[in-house]
Amino acid sequence: MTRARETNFDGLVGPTHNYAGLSFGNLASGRHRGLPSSPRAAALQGIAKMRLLSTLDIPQAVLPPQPRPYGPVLASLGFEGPLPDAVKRMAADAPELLALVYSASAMWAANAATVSPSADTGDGRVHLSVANLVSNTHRSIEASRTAAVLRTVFADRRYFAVHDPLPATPAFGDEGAANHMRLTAAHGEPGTEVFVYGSTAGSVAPAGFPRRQTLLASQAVARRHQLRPGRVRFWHQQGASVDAGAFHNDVVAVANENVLLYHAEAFATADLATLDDIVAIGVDGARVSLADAVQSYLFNSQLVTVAEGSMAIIAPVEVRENDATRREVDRILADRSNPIDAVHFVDLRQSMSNGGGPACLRLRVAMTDDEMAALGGRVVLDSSLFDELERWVQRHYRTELTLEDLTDPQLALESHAALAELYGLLELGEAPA
Ligand code: SUG
Repeated sequence: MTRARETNFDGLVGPTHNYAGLSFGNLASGRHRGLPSSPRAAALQGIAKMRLLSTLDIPQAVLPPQPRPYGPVLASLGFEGPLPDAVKRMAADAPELLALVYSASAMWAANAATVSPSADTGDGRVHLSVANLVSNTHRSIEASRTAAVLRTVFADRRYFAVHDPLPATPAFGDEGAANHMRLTAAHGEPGTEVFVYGSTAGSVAPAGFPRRQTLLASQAVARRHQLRPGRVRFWHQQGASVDAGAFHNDVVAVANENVLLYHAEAFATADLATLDDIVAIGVDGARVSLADAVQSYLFNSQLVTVAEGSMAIIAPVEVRENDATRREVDRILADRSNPIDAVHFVDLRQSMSNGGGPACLRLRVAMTDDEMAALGGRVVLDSSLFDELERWVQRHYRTELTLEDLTDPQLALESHAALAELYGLLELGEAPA
């Protein structure tokens, strides 16, 4: 049996984290539009979650925030020249574009890429497909920088293949690992990869919320990753769950090794019976309504293996505050027919207010020791890097940010100065302008 461990690569929250209500169909994003954010608290909450995983002896790594505001996008929209200047002109001529070029949305690393570990792929390498995120403009501009960072960290072609985003058209809308689950006996064993899509290309646009992931995109990713036929499933996400606010599958389902925890109304088609040896924990709508699932983000918990045959749920504190989901967690823990026997609650309120829970913030990569050793940069966390990151946040981040502040050219300079220093800390080379 090949031994592999799963590393969580978390997106570090950037210094321009704000609430602009940009994501239609993401209820939390809409509800918090215009409220002040705290970039500093957001980043520290994310780091605290990473520390918790580390103390559970689960390998933890970090991905840097992206340069924001992003000069190349400003320039392509007609605001060329040095950043503070370009920002000033944008604030005067097209203030509605500021939130797009300042968005810190790359923090939700589950949307960075889809990952297939080497045990599943035809050429025995780890494959990563960068997501195009075409459903939202502020997210689509992440793709090129995501590709660059992943190509720095997963640079060794003997072990890793990083694929460009799919064609950036609605027909190939791809949101990465948020719509992908892997079921396997153990991280190092071959698994079955489940791709969950919201629409088949060519279908008539629904009246409800956007279906961000298409079947065509999921099929293309599976092909590129050279997954074995018979070891791939494509499940249709129930439209009603998208319309209830589950804009990604990871708002209604989560898998880890042989366990699948899902809301009974998550899937329109799911051939669960064809998956051998899995522990499927379906949560009935009578116990937890879709509304409670979306409000609490129960299914956006991380499900992690802490020891052989023992798993823990890393849940947002909102799950504890909601009677239905708290009871459901107690029920799951008490049920000895599944390996989940612990829960840890984490305060990620800053990210949650934009619709991003524990699982949104991380990209999972199962790797063998040799693959781990081949990683580029200094992105795997140890206690020293944790301390350095916290100090870096304290030095550079504002405690409060409003949409009005995005017009302040000083913020652009601060944000880029912070990134330049971070690239040094993480040994990622020169920071992008
Ligand atoms: O794409 N929110 C993100 C949240 C992503 C959550 N990820 C997963 N479920 N995996 C989104 O909707 C809000 C930004 C704003 O409104 O300012 C935002 O982009």
